[in-house]
Amino acid sequence: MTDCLFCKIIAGEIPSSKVYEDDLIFVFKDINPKAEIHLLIIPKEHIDRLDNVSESQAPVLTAMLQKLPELAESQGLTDGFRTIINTGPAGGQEVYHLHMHLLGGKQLPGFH
Ligand code: DGP
Repeated sequence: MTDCLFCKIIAGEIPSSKVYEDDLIFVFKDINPKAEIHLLIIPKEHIDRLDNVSESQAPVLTAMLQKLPELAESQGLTDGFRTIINTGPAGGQEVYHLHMHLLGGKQLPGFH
């Protein structure tokens, strides 16, 4: 998708602080961190939102989740972390390329 901010980040057309990439996913630091550590984990394939992931695209969700422990450890998050996927306008999604927030560092406030 040519007009997608995160596709441009993956392509290196817009600079980012990359933390990790493989065939399926790309991980970089959020430009506006909401916690001491705030990473974004995104599929390399353009998928606009969580509720539009097709069955054939579903393996990338597993790849995103499976990488979390290693990413958390690499960031020094030894005592847990928070993951968030905002979906659609009512869910507060601002960038329409599926992304998982990985947040941690200092104790996060409760989310109940
Ligand atoms: P969401 O509200 O879930 O769609 O979160 C979008 C996130 O993307 C938000 O936390 C800020 C981040 N973001 C937006 N533009 C850029 C950018 O150009 N670079 C980086 N690294 N992050 C961005």
